[in-house]
Amino acid sequence: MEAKIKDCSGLAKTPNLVNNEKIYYSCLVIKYNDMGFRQERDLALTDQAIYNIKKGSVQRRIPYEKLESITVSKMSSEFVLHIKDEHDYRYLSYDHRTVVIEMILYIMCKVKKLCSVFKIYYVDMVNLDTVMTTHAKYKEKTIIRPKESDATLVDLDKFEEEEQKENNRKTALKVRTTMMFNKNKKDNAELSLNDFELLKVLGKGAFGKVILAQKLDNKKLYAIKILKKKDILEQDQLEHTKAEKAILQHVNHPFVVGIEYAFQTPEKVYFVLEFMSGGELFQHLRSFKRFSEDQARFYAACITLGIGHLHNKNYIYRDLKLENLLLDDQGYAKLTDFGLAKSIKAEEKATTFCGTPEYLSPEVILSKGHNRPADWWALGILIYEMIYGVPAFYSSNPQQMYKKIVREEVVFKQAISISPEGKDIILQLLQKDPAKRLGSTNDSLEIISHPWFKPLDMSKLFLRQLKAPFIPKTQGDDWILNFDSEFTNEKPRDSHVTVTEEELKSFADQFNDMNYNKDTDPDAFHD
Ligand code: ISQ
Repeated sequence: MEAKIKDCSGLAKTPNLVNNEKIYYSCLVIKYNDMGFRQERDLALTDQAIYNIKKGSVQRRIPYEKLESITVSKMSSEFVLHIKDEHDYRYLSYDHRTVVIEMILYIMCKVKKLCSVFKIYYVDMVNLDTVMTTHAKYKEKTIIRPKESDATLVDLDKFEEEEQKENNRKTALKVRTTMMFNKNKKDNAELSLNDFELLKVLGKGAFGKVILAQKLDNKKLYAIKILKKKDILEQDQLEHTKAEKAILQHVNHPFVVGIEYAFQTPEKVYFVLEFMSGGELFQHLRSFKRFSEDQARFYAACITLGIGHLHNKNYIYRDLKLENLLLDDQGYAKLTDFGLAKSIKAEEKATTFCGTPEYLSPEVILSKGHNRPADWWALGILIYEMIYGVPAFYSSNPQQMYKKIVREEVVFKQAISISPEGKDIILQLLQKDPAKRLGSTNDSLEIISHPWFKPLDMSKLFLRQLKAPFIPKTQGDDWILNFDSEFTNEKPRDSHVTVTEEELKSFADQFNDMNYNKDTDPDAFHD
């Protein structure tokens, strides 16, 4: 292994090192403190010791004799330096981790001849705080190391081999990825999953999952929806997936979850979406049990404006339900999941029976042909559910539920108070005849003009100048509580799919028209 001596120019300020030690490598890294907060620090590797440097001042010097082992995460860019009888150092570095570890190994083995007593643990963990000894823990004299049964021990040559394998895998992934969409047309970036660090699983559906990921260059967080082509085709969702991508890229609205990038590999489709750290409105309603009318009004207004925008663009949404409404860090609600949306003119009628049973309108159930008013029916069900905590028509048997939706009048339980305007907007949205339903003549304008919305300034809402009725906890790692732990406890992986050559060819035939084509894009940036 060749170790190139780098000069000190990477350091913010020249620190005072002991005895003119020779600096082999220095770089800026993120260090976690005892509380788990991230701090920018310089890390310098000399021929004698590892230095942690804060703004030019040496915070700690660790002679190599004290370095016992390193734990390396296979799933994130974290690594921990384990120090004999002292507290450990937990670092994060996307750009420098490999070089730092290679350089430490080089010095330990070739310079200091300490290789025989040194270990590297490779672990399947994103977050390494559970395998380290911190200051606080050290006071209790518990030295924590990964259990050897949970870790892969790697020697010097194997480390190089592992890194090489990882680099080959990344190169292969990049070559096999093609861009489908980039919101920033001026930046012709060719992205792949390599450009993101996968952090947590946010949710899972029938043919894919949504993973929280951080873009390595700008550190922005995104929710990446990963769909397997095999599952899309097996479940006859090809046209829906194409429609979803088309809608996402044509729609830009404060109350619709936006898309930044889309790309595909021969096996999968990736949508890089805005991250909504407030989580599903569904989860919040479950913990509140019911929303006040003010709170329900705020979310209903966001949704009405979002759906109105889709309708103006000639799309119907067809899957309005609590689970598809997400909150951002300021407590505003946005629509997501356009898998059932359809491009349709106002005078046409759609006939596919689709949606979620509790939210289906009478005309969808009776297959009479449906259009924009079916979304407004679902809005009526949603407002009722937010105020009463249960859907307006319910039975555990879907056939019974459909009967109620088509025949019965909505019941307002006496025990829960509601304003006359609240009752009226629900009754007008839950009008069985779509031609008489609120919104059937003038779409969203008719709905936002209803007296129930009077207390809200819609222009201010649109400009996001109102304080939301509830601000979800999203600081630090608190956002995680807004998502189902069934998913967030899972390891975030871009799983391997086994497909035959024949299948790959058929995927290419069916998915290649989703790729970005500069020649046919009227908005393309030509240099
Ligand atoms: C954005 N943020 C959080 C969760 C999500 C789930 C699905 C789609 C987009 C998302």
